Amino acid sequence: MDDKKHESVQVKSSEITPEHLYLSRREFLKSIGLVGAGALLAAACKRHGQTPSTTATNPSPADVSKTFAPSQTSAISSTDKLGEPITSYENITGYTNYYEFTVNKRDVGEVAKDFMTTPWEVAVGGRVNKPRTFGFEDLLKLFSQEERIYRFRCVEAWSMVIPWVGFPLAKLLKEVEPMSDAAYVRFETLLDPEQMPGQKADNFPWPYAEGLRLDEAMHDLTILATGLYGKSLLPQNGAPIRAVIPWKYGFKSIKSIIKIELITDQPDTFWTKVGPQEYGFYANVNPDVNHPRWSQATEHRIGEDNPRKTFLFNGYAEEVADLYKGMDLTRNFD
Ligand SMILES: Nc1nc2c(c(=O)[nH]1)N[C@H]1C(S)=C(S)[C@@H](COP(=O)(O)O)O[C@H]1N2
Ligand SMILES: [Mo]
Repeated sequence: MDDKKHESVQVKSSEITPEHLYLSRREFLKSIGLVGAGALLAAACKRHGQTPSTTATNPSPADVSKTFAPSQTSAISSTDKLGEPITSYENITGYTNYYEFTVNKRDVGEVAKDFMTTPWEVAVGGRVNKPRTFGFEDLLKLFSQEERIYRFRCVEAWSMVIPWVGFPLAKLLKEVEPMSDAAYVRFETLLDPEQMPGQKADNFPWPYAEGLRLDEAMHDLTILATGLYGKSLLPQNGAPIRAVIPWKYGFKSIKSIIKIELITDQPDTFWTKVGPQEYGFYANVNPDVNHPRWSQATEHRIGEDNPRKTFLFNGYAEEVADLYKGMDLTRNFD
């Protein structure tokens, strides 16, 4: 799809697959005789000349496709809400940022391929009434897995459209009952230099940590992702569980989470420690606020030749602009 056509489409809300594209998986399977979310997506991809990889071999603690809620399986969608094609599985898994493994985006998959994600636990605590450590399998059982097709915009000005599998973070937070003085959520990635060679160097403030204001964390667009393209996440994309906040720059979407803490004050994060002048706590996508070293007005959609325009809140203004009423949006680096 060329940029002109893209610009003529009114930018609206999220790329959550439109209701009418959700089919009962059972009905759909009966009608075409296919056998699973992965196959359905594979079929959708084929129509668009893409081939989802079938070479994933990393042991995963639980196959998300087994718990993928049938009624929420997007059986036929192969584009986002704007008609923008979903990025190929090869590009989503082959071009990633995961500094714990390597800073070379195309090498992360190879360096991370033996990363052990089983067993895996996520400790949720801090200012909550019911602190609890969840095994990864518990999370799959407790919360039905949905597909969410979201645009994803890295602060480095590249982007993708990704069909995530996951569940709203709000569901998990409600389970532990935040106390009334909880105002922020802090997330932490696993610290394990034996498995993550990048952590052997002390040039970065390990472990990777991120944070959200509680209302941002409770927003329905904010998910914990456990898969993509109907399959469990591969290590390079943050297996077994990572956050996705689609209206913020990609670095907010922290990978391989082991700890979630509800706290009273705005936390430091990995990137606010690395470069406070360049990376802010809010980090909302904003084409009018340039990075000190480059423009944020356009983005390179991986797999495409022509640049696309970047949208305020990555195109999700309708859903999230209210969260920032009264805030100066040009001060993105607070
Ligand atoms: N723990 C951890 N999480 C991370 C990163 C990282 O280096 N370590 N990189 C971030 C950045 S900069 C981006 S753009 C996204 C990339 O996600 P993707 O590989 O799934 O596209 O992950 C984010 N989460
Ligand atoms: Mo990024």
